[in-house]
Amino acid sequence: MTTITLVQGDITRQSADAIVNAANSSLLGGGGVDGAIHRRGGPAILAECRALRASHYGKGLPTGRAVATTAGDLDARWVIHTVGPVWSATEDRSGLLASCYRESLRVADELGARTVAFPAVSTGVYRWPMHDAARIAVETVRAAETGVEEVTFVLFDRQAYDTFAGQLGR
Ligand code: AR6
Repeated sequence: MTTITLVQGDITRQSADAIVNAANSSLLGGGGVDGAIHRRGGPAILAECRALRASHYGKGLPTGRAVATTAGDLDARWVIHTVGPVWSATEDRSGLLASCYRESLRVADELGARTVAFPAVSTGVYRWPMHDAARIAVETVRAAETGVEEVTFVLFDRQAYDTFAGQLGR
């Protein structure tokens, strides 16, 4: 069983074996969580992202996939970069959002990570409604077959925290 913990705050201040980044397929950084992780984690993360681009992901990391790098100066061993789907009102992309959580946990298992911190993937720049994103995140982590012992959702603001808490019945 994986324990699910909620924290309100900045994911770059979290300590965990692996911190998940809400990246984009370029793997070359951006705003939101991605910008914060690269700023606080330092240049070693970007250097590994560039190398991954060159070696494996010339066309970019596909949506719903995940890949790990060093965590640089963060209080973690790895950053797991995943690419969330952009919200669409006309197309159901929830399978891709679920895939972000499943693939991140699969990568965490490969690494031997026991504790993993997730942001609310796709709920910022990618505009996914928080309530629906929280449902998908919680359902997918609960259903995952993983050796990860603790998943912490790190929610930036009170409203996001309360939405996740509601999903967990807390
Ligand atoms: N710690 C925890 N949560 C945060 C932090 C933080 N430091 N900063 C923002 N959030 P977003 P996306 C919340 O936009 O929607 C980037 O440019 C934020 O309030 O970071 O998946 C990438 O490069 C929101 O609830 O990720 C991509 O181009 C959630 O984290 C694109 O944004 C996710 O917001 C990805 O968009």
